[in-house]
Amino acid sequence: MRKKLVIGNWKLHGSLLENQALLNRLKQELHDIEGVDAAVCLPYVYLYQAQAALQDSTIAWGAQNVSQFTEGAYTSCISAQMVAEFGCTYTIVGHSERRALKLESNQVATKRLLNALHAGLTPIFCVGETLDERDGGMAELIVRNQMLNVVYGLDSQAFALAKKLNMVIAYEPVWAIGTGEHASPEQAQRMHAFIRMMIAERDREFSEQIRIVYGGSMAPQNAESLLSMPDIDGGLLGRAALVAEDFIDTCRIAS
Ligand code: 3PY
Repeated sequence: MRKKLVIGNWKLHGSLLENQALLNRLKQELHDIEGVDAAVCLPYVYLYQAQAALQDSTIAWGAQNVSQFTEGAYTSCISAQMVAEFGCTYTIVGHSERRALKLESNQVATKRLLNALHAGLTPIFCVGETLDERDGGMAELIVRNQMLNVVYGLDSQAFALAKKLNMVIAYEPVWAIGTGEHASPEQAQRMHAFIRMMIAERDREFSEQIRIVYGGSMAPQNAESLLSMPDIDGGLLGRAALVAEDFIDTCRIAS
């Protein structure tokens, strides 16, 4: 039985003042909700604040990305090792907003994934197709290509780390991100089952353990039907993560 996981992706939002109020509220309201793991992924500059606010709470925190480099003359990059120093459990990798800006090919995303694993972070590896790709009947092919490096490209040491750290996959159809539209529970379930089947091609045991969460306009209004699907193990929330009630209600539904 996989425990559900609800992660907030704050994206480019927040201020010291607003964050403090939101984090305090989440901490207060989520401490007695059992049966779900909750986490927030904030902008780098607020990781210190998250660590101070959440270290004695049931909520984990993480970054929204890590560099493909580990050290060197790479102005503005932040390494996985640096992020880990702030007590992060998670980091998102390969979010479609990064892929869309052409900053993240499958190869670069894989390097970031490897750096996260070697720094002891649990990667939340994002995959998903655009509307054109779905309409063209290519959704599974695109997701398969995004997953190939994860399933076959990791050497046995990295794959063992992915298992140990319980790597997470987030299926986020690009057409459902920040649009208010969401995949139907059946559409999402089909893709989640497909992703799990791919992982089983390499390791059946891990395919049963790995959490595959859904992202793309998940909110309390649609969480129940999405989370009732057998292969949907939680959510990666965008807009709903910034509203305390919505994030808390989604965690309640997931628990
Ligand atoms: C969204 O739901 O908007 C997301 O992109 C979550 O990562």
